[in-house]
Amino acid sequence: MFGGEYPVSAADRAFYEENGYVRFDNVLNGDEVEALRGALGEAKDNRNIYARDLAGGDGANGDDKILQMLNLWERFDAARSYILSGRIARMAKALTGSSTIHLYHDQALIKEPGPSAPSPWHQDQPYWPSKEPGMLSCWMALDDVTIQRGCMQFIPGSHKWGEFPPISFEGEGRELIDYMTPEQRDKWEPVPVELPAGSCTFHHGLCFHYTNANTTDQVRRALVAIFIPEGINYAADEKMDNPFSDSITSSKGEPLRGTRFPELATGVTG
Ligand SMILES: O=C(O)CCC(=O)C(=O)O
Repeated sequence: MFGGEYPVSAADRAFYEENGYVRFDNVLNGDEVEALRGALGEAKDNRNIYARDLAGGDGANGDDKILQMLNLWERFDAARSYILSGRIARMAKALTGSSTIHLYHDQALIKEPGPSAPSPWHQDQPYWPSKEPGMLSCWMALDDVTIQRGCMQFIPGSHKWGEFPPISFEGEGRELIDYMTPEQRDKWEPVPVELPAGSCTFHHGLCFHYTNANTTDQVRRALVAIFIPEGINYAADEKMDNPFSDSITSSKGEPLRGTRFPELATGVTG
């Protein structure tokens, strides 16, 4: 399970460079999707310190609006096998042209039917401990996702607009659009990417993205993996609000490395 290669073409790479995101279909087969759903289910049953409601609830009654659970790969066999097999890391390597890819962390993002919140328009880079852009995420659908069920939506080309302030997932404070120039607002044309389970998108850490609240009567499960290509240095005194600060072994200005950030893909990009 999870072995083998998924081909990334020159056209895929060009699309990613131009738009800041790209889609890939049928990256996982049905058994692999089922195994990962099992890992998310087990993780949910063992809600621990790396679990929280991104929308600000306490999840006390299992009523998280956006349940985030980090680093399933450290605790669940299927997630470990998925991440360490390197299949999606090699896709990240092909997209970026980097000679190495390290894992930053994985995260399950679950929107149950019932009370649910949108994931507001945001960039990821402002939440990461580095100033250099280039880190990227693989958002793997573990359910068939539509707009109403919370598929990813992107603003093509927004990864070329620089870094904006972080946006609150709790619905407080300013929205991303408040910081945009009139020229950028003219280019506000969100592209929803509806996906079948086992298909995914990759997105650049500066690309604007959003998902709807889940308004369907079925759960929306995604497993995200965040990757560090070469050229990403640790910005020690910046953005330290993440649970992996203690695992970072780099000094300020050195490549972002840590005991929990394994190297997953190396060698010449083919
Ligand atoms: O799945 C979601 O609701 C948001 C995903 C997201 O923001 C991300 O993967 O960076």
